[in-house]
Amino acid sequence: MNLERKNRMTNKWLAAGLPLLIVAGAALVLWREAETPAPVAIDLPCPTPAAGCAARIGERSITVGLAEPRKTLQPFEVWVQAPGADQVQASFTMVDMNMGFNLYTLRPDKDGVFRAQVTLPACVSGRREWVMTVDIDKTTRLAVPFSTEL
Ligand SMILES: [Cu+2]
Repeated sequence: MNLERKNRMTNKWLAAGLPLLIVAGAALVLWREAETPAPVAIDLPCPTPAAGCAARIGERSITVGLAEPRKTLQPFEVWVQAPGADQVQASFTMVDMNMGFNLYTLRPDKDGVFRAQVTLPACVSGRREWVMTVDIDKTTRLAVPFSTEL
């Protein structure tokens, strides 16, 4: 078999095989997404948000904090210590009140503490109690209630 013929056969295989591989890959991704149930949020009461509040989940200890001052329309920092985590996201709601879409991806600092600056909207009803939902690797979800200051 000469080289040119070999190349042509390889190209033919690629033309037929590559789309199949792509379709199979996409199907696998969709199947896995469907198989992964949304995690149930674990309530983490946090009387001292600025100092951080810890939860023990399975073998690991997760600590969540919200810096002060915590005011609407002004950025403040949220941080999460979650050893071994790859992805940490936070979103903010009020009980029985949709506060608009907001989703923050926290980035690890040099010590591996995940951090983000967040800015919350003002509440049209004047309420100040919020719930921060922290998602860790899409498998662990914490609901952390806190208040904003006037
Ligand atoms: Cu509100």
